[in-house]
Amino acid sequence: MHFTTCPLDCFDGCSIAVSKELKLKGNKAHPITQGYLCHHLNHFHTFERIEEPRYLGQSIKMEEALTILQEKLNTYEPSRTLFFKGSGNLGIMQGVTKQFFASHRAVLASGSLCDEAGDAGVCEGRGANLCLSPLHVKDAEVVILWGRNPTVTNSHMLPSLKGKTLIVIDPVKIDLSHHADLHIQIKPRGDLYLALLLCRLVAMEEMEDCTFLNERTLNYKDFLDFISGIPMRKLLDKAHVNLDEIGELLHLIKGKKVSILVGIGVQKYSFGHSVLRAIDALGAMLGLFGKVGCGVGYLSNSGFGYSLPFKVDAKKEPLPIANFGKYDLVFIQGGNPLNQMPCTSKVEEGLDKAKCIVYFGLHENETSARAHLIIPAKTFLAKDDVKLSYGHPFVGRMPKIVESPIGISEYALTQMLLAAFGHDSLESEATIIEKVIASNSVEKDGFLISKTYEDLPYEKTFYTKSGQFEFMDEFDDDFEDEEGFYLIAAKQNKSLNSQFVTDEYLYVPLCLGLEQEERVRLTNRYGTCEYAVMPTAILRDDCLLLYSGAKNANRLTPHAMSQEGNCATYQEMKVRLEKVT
Ligand SMILES: Nc1nc2c(c(=O)[nH]1)N[C@H]1C(S)=C(S)[C@@H](COP(=O)(O)OP(=O)(O)OC[C@H]3O[C@@H](n4cnc5c(=O)[nH]c(N)nc54)[C@H](O)[C@@H]3O)O[C@H]1N2
Ligand SMILES: Nc1nc2c(c(=O)[nH]1)N[C@H]1C(S)=C(S)[C@@H](COP(=O)(O)OP(=O)(O)OC[C@H]3O[C@@H](n4cnc5c(=O)[nH]c(N)nc54)[C@H](O)[C@@H]3O)O[C@H]1N2
Ligand code: SF4
Ligand SMILES: [Mo]
Repeated sequence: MHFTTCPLDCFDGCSIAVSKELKLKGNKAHPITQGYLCHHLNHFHTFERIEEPRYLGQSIKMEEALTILQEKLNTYEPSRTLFFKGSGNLGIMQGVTKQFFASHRAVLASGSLCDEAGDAGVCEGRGANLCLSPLHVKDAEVVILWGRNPTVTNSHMLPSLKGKTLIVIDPVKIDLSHHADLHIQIKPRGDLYLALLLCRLVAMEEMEDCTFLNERTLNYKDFLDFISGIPMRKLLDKAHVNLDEIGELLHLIKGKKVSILVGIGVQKYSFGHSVLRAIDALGAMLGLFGKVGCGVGYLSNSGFGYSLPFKVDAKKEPLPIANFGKYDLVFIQGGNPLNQMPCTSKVEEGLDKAKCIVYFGLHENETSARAHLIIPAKTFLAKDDVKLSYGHPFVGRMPKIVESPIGISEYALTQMLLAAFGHDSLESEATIIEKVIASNSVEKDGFLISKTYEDLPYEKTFYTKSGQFEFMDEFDDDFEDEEGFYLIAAKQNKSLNSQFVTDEYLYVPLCLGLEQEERVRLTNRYGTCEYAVMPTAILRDDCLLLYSGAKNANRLTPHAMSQEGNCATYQEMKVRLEKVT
């Protein structure tokens, strides 16, 4: 039996026991994994992989593919070469390729399709973004799921929710809303207003933690002045909530140990950073930071405290709005921009202009279909790596478990390119990995964890310059509301974004009176597209939903970035719907 760690973009960073026959099982001894894996890893070997490199549609040998790659890198100006990395595998060694492209003076796509708007807000207030792991949440009395859907995205959190008072704040009736003590079916984009409304009422009800506010925070008085200036009616309307629901929420949390688990749902907007800051402000008023079972947890900075390799200096292209058309050579690793980036028409337009697209990945997808050169990667079982998780403090070793003739590792590809272009070679993989681990890990009960979590998160300090929690004093909501439906982007069980088994339906509320499979057309200023519908009772009357990975999930999403964090803003728009007759 060998042990490794799931490489996928997921809170849980599962520890995996691998048998001689390469059967994958959840590690029973691991405190988070507790012996089970999800659909993706349980069926890992059944998903078809790309086995052979291809050039212009023809299968070729790996040596030929690497020769063609070198020729292309020689042909095109480095300043017209773009390196783009997705999040198909979150191992540390995935970043190694950047080292070559930076030495080559190519341009690196930089920014996020995911959580960075929220992360920017967390960092403004707390200085660093630490996680609330399932082991921490276990000690809570009340858990608030705020735009986060653990049944689908964070299933190893579920045991920690058992027996707790549960509050769900989500425009969708997610599975856990049926077991919740309170579900606030908030209007999309309403979370900042709801959080500030709650702050107002916490002050009015004198529920705030004065000791914490005095000793550990900055700008509280200014914050109170700032929120007092916003009309109560506006706060209620923007969140589309009523005072009874809010009263119930305050009643449920009063004097309790509260863990607030926030997901990316709340921050898929241009002011996403301010949403997290407002939720954090509520957490600070209640004095939740640094205490057992309490806190506000988001997708954390997994590398915090570690000395990470591959920090490079290079020219950058903003990732969520990357203009591929500016480049001759586009190298895409571990991502599927033609499906996952916002505003598909812009991505297509750009990639159509690029002279050579290289796709370096595991599976066929929209991007591999459009690529000129395809280089298969090795799976996580056939290369060395280490994973730090954004949902818990455990360090996951990922040793190579099997030799495979298929594909090439990111490290091997990088070493080959560095040598071919006369750059210094890298340290050995083992050295790089061990240095990362040694930089901030300790062993506890037989497992490696991040030293940062030897104390409770923020127990001793915040990581701002002042060492205090810093309240917000402004926000800028620049969204111009318009007629139409909100279009929610969410994750589903059987896919990991566009990998594995995707769901193509447009989910619509029952009030529209549509039948399953009926076709509708959605339109907004970013595009127009037809979908087959699936009516559902889980949606508000003003919402539609497309799951991540659906074929045309990004036809209507904005070609835009958040105010902070260089992040995509998938839900900063509305759509009009008409029946296709
Ligand atoms: N099975 C599976 N697991 C995954 C993934 C996957 O694709 N499949 N993806 C992984 C990745 S990349 C990430 S980033 C994480 C994300 O993990 P989560 O944040 O849990 O995922 P989402 O489904 O994007 O969003 C969570 C919830 O936000 C809600 N929401 C949407 N808009 C709003 C809003 O305006 N306000 C509020 N309050 N809620 C809103 C949605 O209805 C949804 O229920 O999951 C990871 N885990
Ligand atoms: N409409 C809509 N769009 C979204 C989202 C949404 O909810 N709705 N979610 C957004 C979010 S949160 C995220 S994180 C992004 C994700 O967007 P992407 O990063 O594009 O994610 P995937 O679709 O999972 O594509 C991952 C790719 O990595 C490849 N891969 C897997 N393992 C390896 C490996 O070891 N090496 C290499 N070289 N390749 C590998 C796989 O073949 C796959 O093609 O999408 C964003 N886009
Ligand atoms: S739950 Fe997440 S970490 Fe665990 S096996 Fe599934 S994708 Fe991997
Ligand atoms: Mo993500």
